[in-house]
Amino acid sequence: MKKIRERRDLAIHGAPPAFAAPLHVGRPNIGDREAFLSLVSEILERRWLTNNGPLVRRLEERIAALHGVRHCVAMCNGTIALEIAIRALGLKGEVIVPSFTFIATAHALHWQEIVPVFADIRGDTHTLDPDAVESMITPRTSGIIGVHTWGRCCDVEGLQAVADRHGLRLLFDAAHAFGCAYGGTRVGNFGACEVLSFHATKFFNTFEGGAVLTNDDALAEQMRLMRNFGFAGLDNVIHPGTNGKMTEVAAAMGLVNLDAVDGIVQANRRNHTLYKALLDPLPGVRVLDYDPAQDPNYQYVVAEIGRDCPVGRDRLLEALRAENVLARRYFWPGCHRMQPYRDLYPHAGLLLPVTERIAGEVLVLPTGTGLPEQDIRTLCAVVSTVVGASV
Ligand code: T4K
Repeated sequence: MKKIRERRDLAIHGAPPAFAAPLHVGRPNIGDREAFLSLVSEILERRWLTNNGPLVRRLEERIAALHGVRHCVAMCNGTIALEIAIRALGLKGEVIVPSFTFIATAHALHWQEIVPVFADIRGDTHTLDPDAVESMITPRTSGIIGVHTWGRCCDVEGLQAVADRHGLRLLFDAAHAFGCAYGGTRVGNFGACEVLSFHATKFFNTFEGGAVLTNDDALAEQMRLMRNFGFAGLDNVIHPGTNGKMTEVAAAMGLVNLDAVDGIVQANRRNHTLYKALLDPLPGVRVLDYDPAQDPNYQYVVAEIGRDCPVGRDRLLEALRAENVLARRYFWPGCHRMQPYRDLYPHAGLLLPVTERIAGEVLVLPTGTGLPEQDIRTLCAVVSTVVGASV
C-alpha cells in the first residue's frame, strides 16, 4: 500500500505504471495446450475441417448434456446464433430487449429489419424488469429477448408470464451464462431457446463460436438447416439459410476448454471473493454478488461505483488505465445511445432511467485463470489509493 502511495506520487513525475504489461478484461481462458494440439493434428489427418464434423457433434453432445437440454446447435459465433434463433422463431415487427447489453443483441434484430424496443432493467439485477417490458408492448410486438447479464439469470418466470399474457415468443441471450442455473435448472431450458456465445473473451471459448440450446425438436432441426444454407442433403436445399457453421478447430478448442471448466470457475470464484474483500469496504464501491445456488461461472467482476464514492467511475477508469489496467465500462452508454438507435430514438433515455444510472456506474475488472492473486491485490490498492486521495 505504502509502495502504491509512493508510486502515485512518483506517477505525477512520470514513474512507470503499476503493471509493466497491460492487464486486460477478457483475457482468454485456455485449457490443456497439448490436448488441443493433438486434436488439431487429428483434424489435419482426417481432412475434415468444417461442415458438421465429428468434433462439432461431440461438442454439441457434451454441451447439451452439461445443460440438461435436448439440443445444442453449434454456430460460428453468438451473433449469428442470435440471428438464426430470431429468424427461426419468426420474430417480426418489434421485439423488446434491454438497452443495457452488448450491441449484438440489438443488432441481431435490426440486421433483420426488426425494431429493437428498449425496456428498462432492474437496478439490483441488471436484467429486464418484467413490468417495464409489459409497458412497452404494442400491437407490433412479436417477442421478448431477455439477457442473462453477467451470467445472473433474468426473472425468467416474470418474463414468461408477460410473454404468455400477450402471446409473445420469449428467448434468452445467454451469452454470459454458460453452465449457469436458475432455480436449480440450467440455462437452455427457459423460453423457446437460449443463445450462448463462445467468443475468446467468454468464460468458455472456442476462439469464436456460439450455440442455441433448446428442448424443441422442430426448432432445433430448423436451425440446423438454417446454419448450413438450408441443405437437407446433397443438391437439396429445402429452407432459406446462411453460413453459421462452427469449424472443427473451434470445436477442438471447445472440447479442451470443457475439460478445464471446473478449474476456470474455481479461479474466477477465488478472484471474485478477493476483489469483494478488498473493494467492498471502500466508500461507494460495491462488487456485484453471485448466488452460489445458481451455479454462477463468476466470469465478470463487476464493480458499481456509486454516487457516494468520492471519485466518479470514469475518473477511476482513467486512473486504472494510467496504471496499465484496461478495465471496461460494459455496457456504456447503452445500446440506445449508439448508432443507429441514437438517431432512431433520440429520447429513449427518458424511459430508461435505471439503464442510464447503471451504465454510468459499472466498471468491469480483469479476472480469469491467467490473473495472479498479487495482481488483484495491487490493482485493488490502486483503486483504494485513488478513492482515498479523492476524499
Ligand atoms: N450478447 C451478449 C450479451 C454479449 O455479451 C455478446 C458478446 C454477444 C451477444 C455476441 O456474441 P459473439 O458474437 O461475440 O459471440 C467483447 C467480445 O468481443 C464480445 O464477444 C462480448 N459479448 C463483449 C461483452 O465483449 P469488446 O468490444 O469488448 O471486445 P474487445 O476486442 O475490446 O476485447 C475485450 C478485451 O479482451 C480486451 O481488453 C482485449 C481482450 N482480449 C480480446 C481478445 C479477442 C484478449 O485478451 N484476447 C483476445 O483474443 O467485446
